[in-house]
Amino acid sequence: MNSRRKFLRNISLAAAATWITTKFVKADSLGSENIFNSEKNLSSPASKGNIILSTWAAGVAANEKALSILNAGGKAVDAAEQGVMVTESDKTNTSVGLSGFPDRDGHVTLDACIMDEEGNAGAVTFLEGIEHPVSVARMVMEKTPHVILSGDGAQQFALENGFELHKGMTDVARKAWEDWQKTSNYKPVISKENHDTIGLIIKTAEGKLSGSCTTSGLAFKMHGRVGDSPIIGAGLFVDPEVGAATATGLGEAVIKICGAHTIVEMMRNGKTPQQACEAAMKRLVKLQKNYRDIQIGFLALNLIGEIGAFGLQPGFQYS
Ligand code: SD4
Repeated sequence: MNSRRKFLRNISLAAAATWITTKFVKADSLGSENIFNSEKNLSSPASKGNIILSTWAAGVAANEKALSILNAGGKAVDAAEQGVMVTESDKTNTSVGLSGFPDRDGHVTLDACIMDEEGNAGAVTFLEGIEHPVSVARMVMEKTPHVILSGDGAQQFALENGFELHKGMTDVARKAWEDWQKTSNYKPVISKENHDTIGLIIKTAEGKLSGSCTTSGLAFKMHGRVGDSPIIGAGLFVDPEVGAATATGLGEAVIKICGAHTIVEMMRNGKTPQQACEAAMKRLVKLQKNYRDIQIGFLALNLIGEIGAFGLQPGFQYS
């Protein structure tokens, strides 16, 4: 059966149900029973309504904002942008926005991207001093002939387009950075604190898809390091004919399998979102020798409203 027909078969099997958006739940993980050889039915109930999925518990507030944008008649891309803007402005989030932990040289450098319902894409990487990198990414998408602007160039573009410059870091971040400098031991850990990046994907009731992803990246990373979050196809991918996927966790591991694109392509070839998240994780585990020491979370949804979520380690939550 060709892949298109397989995908259509999945569509016809799906049942309609309502999905509750304002909660967060634990994803299956490598530590769960039956994983990777699962006999269980890996299809989620499909929903004909709006579906908004985002990484971690902090995503609840972002989802609520995104839903309010859709309910007010906004487009999927408006909801994708404004949803994660809530997280970018959350002063308690040390993984996203200007309250994020700095790199090892004391710079808070931000990565973000966005994709719209037509598969258009914009991103900024290694951007300093701007509260809403996702909005700069949207402007890159809509106002420039490019997809990614980086570093000083991204900042210059933001300032030229009316964004304000904010310098420095929060007291919490400074304290964490000073503590870290006592040992300067850089090892990505799987703790919750180091992983609160938001990736948000949307399917509207009309079948329009969009997504966004925004982060301050790994705490105390090397200066200049860019993770998966702003890389189209790694931290986020939207295929208007198929579905969308996003990732969180150790970006280097996600980039090496083009995580989000791999998941979406597997859905195109007939896998459910859940099967695709698990198959992509399987591929990652094969490549990533230290997979026991890192955390990765994948989220996916398809055009018929099925969803998938999978964490490499127990503890990955999504909203
Ligand atoms: C990165 N994927 O920069 C991001 C980190 C992350 O929650 O997801 N943190 O590699």
